[in-house]
Amino acid sequence: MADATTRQWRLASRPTGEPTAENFDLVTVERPDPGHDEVLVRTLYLSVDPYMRGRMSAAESYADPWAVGDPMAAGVVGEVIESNHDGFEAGDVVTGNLLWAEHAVADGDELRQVDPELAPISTALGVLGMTGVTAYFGMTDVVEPVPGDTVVVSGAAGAVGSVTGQVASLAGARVVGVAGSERKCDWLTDDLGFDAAVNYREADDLGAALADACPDGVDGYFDNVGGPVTDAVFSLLNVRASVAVCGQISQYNATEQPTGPRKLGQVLQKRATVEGFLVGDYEDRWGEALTRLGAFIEAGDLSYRESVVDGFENAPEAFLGLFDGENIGKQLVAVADRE
Ligand code: NAP
Ligand code: FER
Repeated sequence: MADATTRQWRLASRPTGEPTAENFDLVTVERPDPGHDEVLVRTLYLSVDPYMRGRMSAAESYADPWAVGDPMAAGVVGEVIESNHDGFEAGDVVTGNLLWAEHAVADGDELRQVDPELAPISTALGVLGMTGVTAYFGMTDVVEPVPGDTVVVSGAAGAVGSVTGQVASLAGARVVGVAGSERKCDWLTDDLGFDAAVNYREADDLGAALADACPDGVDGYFDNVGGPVTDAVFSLLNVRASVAVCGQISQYNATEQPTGPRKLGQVLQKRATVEGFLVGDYEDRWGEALTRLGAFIEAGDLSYRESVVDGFENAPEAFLGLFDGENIGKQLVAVADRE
């Protein structure tokens, strides 16, 4: 395959504030050959995720910054084209952390088989992948609702939030979602079984709208967004409430750091627990979450949705849309069909 080519998206420049199309470069390169124990994968679906905004910046975080000029990393579901690893053969469907690329070489030990008979293969990047596992452990291990609790989920119609809320419902909680459109709120209450939903973009008085939706206060809060939504939820915390800080997307494009943690008076008065959550800490228990989530889907207790942008060339557009709330459920890019 010496003269075959492939396309990659590379980081062209670091954004200031909201990223734009100019921060990405589409390049054509020689298709790589797999070495010892390596596998050549053709991308079928590419995942775009909010945390990638952090990797576009120079600041150190839980994931290293990308170098300007380098191809960017992404969760991928793909098809094995060529394998030098005993665990894989041509035609296998696999998932792993690869590149924003149409083809990439991966260490076989870093790939996981995807069973196309079990569920649509795209779910390995969403409800049966990183965002599903985040939702599951963030809710069951950090918020830990008991029957009768009121649990609020922000970013509720996104990949993590939509699953999180249903996991809380299955634990017997009364679940209130916060999301950015009427269409999203209707999906939460009509199709996913959320008990109430608040549109934070349209509410005249967000605090009052949330108080209406949570007449008994808030026992658990799964935070995906931070900012004004979180301020409004904190005002309603009950004594001994538990808060999982999973994401702060409203702050990812900020050009200045906020002056300090907010509403800590509420944490003090209510003796609340606020705990940060990283899915990477659950690497050893990944299979446990997938088994539970798979069983919930099989039983008809867990619904999911995917927003799919077609075409590798549209990957930056799909990523940028996350910051405008374009997606319902998991945002994916469809890159190629299986052969
Ligand atoms: P997502 O929720 O599917 O997509 C992002 C959503 O964020 C958008 O659809 C948009 O929905 C909302 N949003 C954008 N700007 C906002 C703002 N200024 N204020 C409030 N909401 C805003 O993404 P995801 O992959 O499921 O991730 C959700 C959160 O979890 C992110 O913060 C992400 O970083 C975090 N996360 C954390 C972990 C972990 O291990 N800690 C793992 C995965 C994800 P609206 O229309 O509702 O605004
Ligand atoms: C995210 C996706 C993944 C995120 C964090 C992670 C805070 C976790 C990474 C890790 O555990 O290493 O959007 O946002």
